[in-house]
Amino acid sequence: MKKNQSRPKISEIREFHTNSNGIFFKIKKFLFSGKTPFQKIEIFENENFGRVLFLDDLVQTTEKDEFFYHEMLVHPALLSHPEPKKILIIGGGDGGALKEVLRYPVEQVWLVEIDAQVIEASKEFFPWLDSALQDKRAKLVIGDGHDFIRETGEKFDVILIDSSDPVGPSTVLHQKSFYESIKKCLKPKGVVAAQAGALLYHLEQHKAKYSFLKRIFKISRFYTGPVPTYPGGIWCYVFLSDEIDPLADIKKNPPSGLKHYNLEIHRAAFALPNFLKEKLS
Ligand code: AG3
Repeated sequence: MKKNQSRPKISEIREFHTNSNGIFFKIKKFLFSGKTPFQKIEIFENENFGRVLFLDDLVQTTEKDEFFYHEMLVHPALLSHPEPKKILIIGGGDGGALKEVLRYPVEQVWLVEIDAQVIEASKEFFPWLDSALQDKRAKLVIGDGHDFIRETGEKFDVILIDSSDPVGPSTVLHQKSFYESIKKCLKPKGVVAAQAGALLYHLEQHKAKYSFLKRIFKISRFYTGPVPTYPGGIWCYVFLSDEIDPLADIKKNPPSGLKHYNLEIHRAAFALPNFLKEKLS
């Protein structure tokens, strides 16, 4: 990768949510800019949000609000599963999901990330990643997530899909064939949680996705949570399992130290707004 070859002399950076609106960040300091075979990586410092990671012009994570997304991706699945021991994360090279999983007494967490440069850059600028990767339970695989699940003989209690949007290198992680292969990598009582996109902007994708997911998994539920810097501010996730219902009574307590997730939020997250319910029905 051509690293830092030109540290752009720009004062702000934008993500377009549609052709006519979006979000911008003023750049206090540009930290990293690189182009890999997979995508463009940019990391900079913003006065309010701290360090911010952009991939292909889309906000992935910020120091200030990453907890909303990573806690809602990880904890509903880890708390609903009776005894999660072996976990797989697809994507998530910034390590935010990994640090949340490591709060549990799990035995192994595999992180499969396609782009080694996302790992390298995040290690340097997001301090949680380096310490998470040093945990003996963490196992890093650089490779394509879809190939990994098609080829591995490993089976997991919980699989978390921390992909980007359904464009670019993540497209395949939103398709039917991917979820069919995922199912074969689940142990009995296995659970999948995946990010599913913006509540407001990806309604047609939610409809299409739900129509195949409900045929693959006996229990297939959308849930939502706030992410201030993501398009529309409210993000969607899916919870998938053949045996575990996330709305059954949870008898465990969440790990301590969480900033957003608790058991009331867990239950509320599965209550869907009418326009989404109608779309999915
Ligand atoms: N993965 C989901 C990012 C989606 C953001 N989309 C956007 N900004 N259009 C985040 C990876 C963080 N671990």
